[in-house]
Amino acid sequence: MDAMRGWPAVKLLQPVAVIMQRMKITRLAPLVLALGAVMAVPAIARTKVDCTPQVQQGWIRLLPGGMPMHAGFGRIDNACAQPVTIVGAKSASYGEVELHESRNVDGVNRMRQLKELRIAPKEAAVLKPGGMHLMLMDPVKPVKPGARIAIVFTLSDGREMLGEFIARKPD
Ligand SMILES: [Cu+2]
Repeated sequence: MDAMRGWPAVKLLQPVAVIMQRMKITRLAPLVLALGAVMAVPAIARTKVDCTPQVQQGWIRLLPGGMPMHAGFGRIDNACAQPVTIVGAKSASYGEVELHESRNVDGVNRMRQLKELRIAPKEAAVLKPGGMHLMLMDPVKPVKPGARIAIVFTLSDGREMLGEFIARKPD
C-alpha cells in the first residue's frame, strides 16, 4: 500500500504515464482526484500563455522599375483560443502600411482599405495576390530582393505582433 500513502503529495508532479499506471491499483476516490489534477494543469497553463497569432511565409512582391509601392502577402495563423482583430500595421522600412483587399468590380480590379481584420480561433487569414494584402508605401530606402522586412501589427486589445516578410524580385 505504499502507492496509496505517497499519493496525495505526488499527484501533481507525477508524469501522466505513472498516474495512469497507479489508477489501475487505486480505488475510485483517488482516481477522481487524479483525473482532476491531470485536467486542471493544462487549463491553468492555457490561461497563463500570452498567445499571439503568427505570420507564416511572409513575402513582399517588389515591382519592376523600383516602384515605391509594394504588396505584402503571407498567412496569419491564429492558433489561440480567442479571436484576434488586427487594427493596424507599421514598419520602420516604410512610410505607411495599410491592410487592403483587392476585388474585381465589373471587370475592374479595385482595392479598398480594410480597417480591421478579425481572425477566429484556430483559423488563419490568407494574404495573397488578388485578395487581401499589405500595401507597403514609401520605402525608407530601396528594398532589395532577399531583404527581411519586419512589420508590426497592432491588435484591438493593444498588443503588438511582429511578422517577418522576405522581399522577392519582380517576376
Ligand atoms: Cu493595395
